[in-house]
Amino acid sequence: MDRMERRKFLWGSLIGSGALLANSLVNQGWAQSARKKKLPPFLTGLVISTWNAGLTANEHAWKSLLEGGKALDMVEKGVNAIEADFTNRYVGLGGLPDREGHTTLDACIMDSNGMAGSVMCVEQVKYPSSLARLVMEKTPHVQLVGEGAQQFAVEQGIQLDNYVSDEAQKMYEEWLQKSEYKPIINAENHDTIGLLAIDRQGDLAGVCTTSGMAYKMRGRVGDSPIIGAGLYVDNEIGAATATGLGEAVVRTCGSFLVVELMRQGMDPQRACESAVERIRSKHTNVKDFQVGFLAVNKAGEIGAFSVQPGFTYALHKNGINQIFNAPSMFK
Ligand code: SD4
Repeated sequence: MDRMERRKFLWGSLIGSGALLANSLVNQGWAQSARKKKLPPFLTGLVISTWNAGLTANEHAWKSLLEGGKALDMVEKGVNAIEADFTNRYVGLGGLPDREGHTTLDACIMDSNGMAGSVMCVEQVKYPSSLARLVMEKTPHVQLVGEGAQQFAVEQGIQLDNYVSDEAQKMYEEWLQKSEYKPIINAENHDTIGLLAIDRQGDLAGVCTTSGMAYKMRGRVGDSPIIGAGLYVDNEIGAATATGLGEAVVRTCGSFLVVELMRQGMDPQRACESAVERIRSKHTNVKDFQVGFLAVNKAGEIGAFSVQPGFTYALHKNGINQIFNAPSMFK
């Protein structure tokens, strides 16, 4: 062996034994008890989020990690970038309004200590996910709704923003002509952001933020701000988030179900598939709506599955941020 070959051989063995070590650490359940330890150097954080806008959200989450952010900072900064994008019709103040013309926002957040915060049906708040974090950190409660949530925002020094999107308004006026109330979510074209992150310490956090179903009834709240439905995080096990027809996710406690299935030993992919199967078994109209789940476990394995084809997600792993198509129950 000349010097070059010996070098290659040494690197090859190092990488090989690194992979073996990674496997055995995971198999020994090392990852499950990694809460207080540093991750091995080959697991340097991970971000996964729903739909194509997730690509941008992941970048911002990653930037936060590089700046020393913890998982909670990563998820908040990640989705803030989408909430601030007023061209998005499904997240933030640019979102489509309810059937009476009000844009109402839902968001929730969970940290690695099992703490949670949520705001529902809140108006004129640019960053509902940050408000959810404030509910978690500054109040003894988990959920604030409507006017109370808005009042709390003002008390926290948040300036209300009465931005109205001309385009969303136009779409609403077109909808008003027929005012057909069909709470069926199209299989594509969503942007509700559910984002899950693992930081450099191996800790997990998650967030979910949306303007909810377009032209919903006034006061309607979907799954996105409901802990256990649109989002669930258990730092010992993993995290999950959901998108699509919120009613179907709430009825089945979708994200909690995914995490509990992982607790029972399923890998994240199987857990997402099983949660979709549960939704199928509980709904006779499953052909008419979309639900998608994302999950990640403590070892950084991911899962994605949806009812209908067309559910995309963004994964930032090993330094690469990419969009993927999730497999689905209907082909
Ligand atoms: C809701 N789950 O309000 C949300 C909508 C959604 O992509 O996810 N759209 O029911």
